[in-house]
Amino acid sequence: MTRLYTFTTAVSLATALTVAATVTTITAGGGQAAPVPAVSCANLASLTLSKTTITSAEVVEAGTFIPPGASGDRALAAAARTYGGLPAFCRVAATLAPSSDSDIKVEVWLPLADWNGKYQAVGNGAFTGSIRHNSMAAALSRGYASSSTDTGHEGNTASFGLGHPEKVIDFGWRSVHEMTVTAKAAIHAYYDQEPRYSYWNGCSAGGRQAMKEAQRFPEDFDGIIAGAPGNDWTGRAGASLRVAKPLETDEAARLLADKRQLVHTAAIQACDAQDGVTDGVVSDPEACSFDPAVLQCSGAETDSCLTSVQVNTVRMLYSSPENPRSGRPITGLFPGSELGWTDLGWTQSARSTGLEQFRYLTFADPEWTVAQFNFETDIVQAEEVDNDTLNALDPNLAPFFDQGGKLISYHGWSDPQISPANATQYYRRVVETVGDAEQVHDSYRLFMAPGMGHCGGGEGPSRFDMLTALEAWVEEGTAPDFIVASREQDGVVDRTRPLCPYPQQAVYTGSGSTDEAENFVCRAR
Ligand SMILES: [Ca+2]
Repeated sequence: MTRLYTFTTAVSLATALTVAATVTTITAGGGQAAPVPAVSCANLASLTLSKTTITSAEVVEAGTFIPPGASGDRALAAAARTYGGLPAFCRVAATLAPSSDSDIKVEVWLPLADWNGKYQAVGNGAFTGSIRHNSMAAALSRGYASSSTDTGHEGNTASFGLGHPEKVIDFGWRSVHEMTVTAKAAIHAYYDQEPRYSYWNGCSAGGRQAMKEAQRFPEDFDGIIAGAPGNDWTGRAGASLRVAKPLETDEAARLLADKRQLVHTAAIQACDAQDGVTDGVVSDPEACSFDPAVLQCSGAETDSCLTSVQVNTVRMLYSSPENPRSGRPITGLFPGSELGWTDLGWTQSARSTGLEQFRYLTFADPEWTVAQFNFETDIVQAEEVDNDTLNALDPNLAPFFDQGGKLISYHGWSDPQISPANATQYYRRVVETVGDAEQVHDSYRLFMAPGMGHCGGGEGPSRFDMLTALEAWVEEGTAPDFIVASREQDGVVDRTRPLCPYPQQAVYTGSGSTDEAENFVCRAR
């Protein structure tokens, strides 16, 4: 098994990487024989659980899974690529109704053979009401029993919440918890044993769900991966609309693609070298004091300058105004994220989920438009109406830490969809609340990825394996002192770099290639 994460000092990084390259990973069941099913898959159809209806339980033979609705040559070819390599599994479908208005769809996938003895729940995205079969497939292919839920509604809009407060609760946190209870029961019924370890793995909305679980149900999971957590759900909604509102009416204030590239180039130029390595990536954007005013036109507007209203748009995108009631900053985007912006500011998804949040959930007014948005009052109302249902802002993770839970979070510094400063803000709030930075570090590590976009992509290294790191932490007590990220161009890895636990950063040792992780150490700034 891997020993990549057993090193406690940064100077051991080079050794660790060398060792990691020469060993093989993954031993199912800790070297013991894999547990085998105790009953037939079809038997699970008669499983009796409170407020739960098992709708089907059937074996899916190896490589034959086709997701519901996939038809036509192209879709079937895509399904074959995603699911063709899967082993045989028992597919259990259930409908959960913890309230009279609930209609939560869940699937649990249980490997017929070579089960690794563990459970991995996978998260959703945006307002998505659909089961994430592709994420379940990734878990299954690593030997896990897995589960996913449609979060209690169908479709990627918040209209489900209009007049349905119980469905809002289901989406906010209940569906995920109830799914976990059901999945563990199905695992127990099938193999006649509990999962040895239970994990959560999600990004974006799935990161929000991750935080909700850690905060609200600290005993559900031994280890949690929270990627780009949208845990300030209402704050993000407000931040995107604050920028979109003036841009919807004032075309002259918009930054079209060429101007976004112009700002991006200037921002990188201003701050790239500050981190010690001129590599086209800003590693510490919080320390980047790039002022877009340097691009302001001295005369008539041209392709290579910004008008004063465009400068103001850039400033709005970079800014983090406070919620006037709580004083907590509603965080913005960073220099480096510009290529992910749109004509109306934040990403299309950030803007549409923001609009839907206020329209259907805050104001319950399907006619509500962005033009009506007032940041000062509406950001407060959104948070109060939500009342900690979708928002996952509770900084008290002590109960999760106390029962031994481990939390790995990650976020791209160039994320244009969910503010990366929200991840660092939450981390600092947890440290303040728990009151002991070392204790938090022993249970919760946040890995900020320079140049990475939303849940991946971007100009910096953005491919990594958080699950292996979390397994080592939970199962062997080996905390991740760094996680190696790589970047691929045209199918070839052209750069590796350690991601460091915040507030540490990867610092170049001064010798060797800056495209190789072994020439960096993690160090507090
Ligand atoms: Ca740099």
